[in-house]
Amino acid sequence: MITLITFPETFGEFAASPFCTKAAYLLQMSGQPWKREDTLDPRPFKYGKLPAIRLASGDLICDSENIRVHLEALGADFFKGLSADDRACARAFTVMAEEHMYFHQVLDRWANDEIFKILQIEFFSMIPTLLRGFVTGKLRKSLLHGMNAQGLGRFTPEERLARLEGDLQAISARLSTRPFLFGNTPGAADASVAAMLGGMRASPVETLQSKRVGSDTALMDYVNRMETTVAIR
Ligand SMILES: N[C@@H](CCC(=O)N[C@@H](CS)C(=O)NCC(=O)O)C(=O)O
Repeated sequence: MITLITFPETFGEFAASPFCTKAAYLLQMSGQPWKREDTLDPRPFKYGKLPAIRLASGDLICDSENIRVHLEALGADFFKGLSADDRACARAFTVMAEEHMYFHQVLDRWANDEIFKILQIEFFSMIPTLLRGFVTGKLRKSLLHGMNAQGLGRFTPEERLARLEGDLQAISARLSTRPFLFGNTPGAADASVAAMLGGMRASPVETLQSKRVGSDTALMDYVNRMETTVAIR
């Protein structure tokens, strides 16, 4: 049995991290038996991030893309029936979700003072109260520094929303004629995109982003369809 090491359920989603939700979707679609093991501490793992999977042998595979490659080596096909064109497009949607939309989600949570206060309790309650403010403040500073270097961190929430709009419209365009991004069955791109949209709607405080995504019926129907079709909990 494969064990998915994941952040716990947060704000109604499978995990605090869309990459953990993605990995759960991939595991479930692969048909391999798996179970979840929750942790709030990613530091022991190879990249200091989650998700990771532990194989029956005890070996660990870290990073959701490495997990996908491993499951494919076991026989899973997350691109079944796709033309070379569609595969190329699926790759682009995956990267759009993971390397662009994700940073919007990070900023929506970590740059917002009100949400940050909630994150301090939700994710870091194991740190003694006296130390918690210091540790989480340092973490937040380093994260926002990274987002500033990446560039999106320099945008206002309104500018970020305007930049995200193109991604949301690209997803909506695909879904206007099919239930999943590449047809009637979900695949690798859906695992990334639906997980990311789910993360965006899951905000403990309404933001411009959570309102835009959460009130988009077509996008929310898609996330719910994914959750029902690929039952990860
Ligand atoms: N490329 C990685 C990204 C994983 C990732 O960014 N995980 C974040 C949560 S969304 C994490 O574990 N962050 C903890 C940290 O940086 O300390 C994947 O696909 O698995």
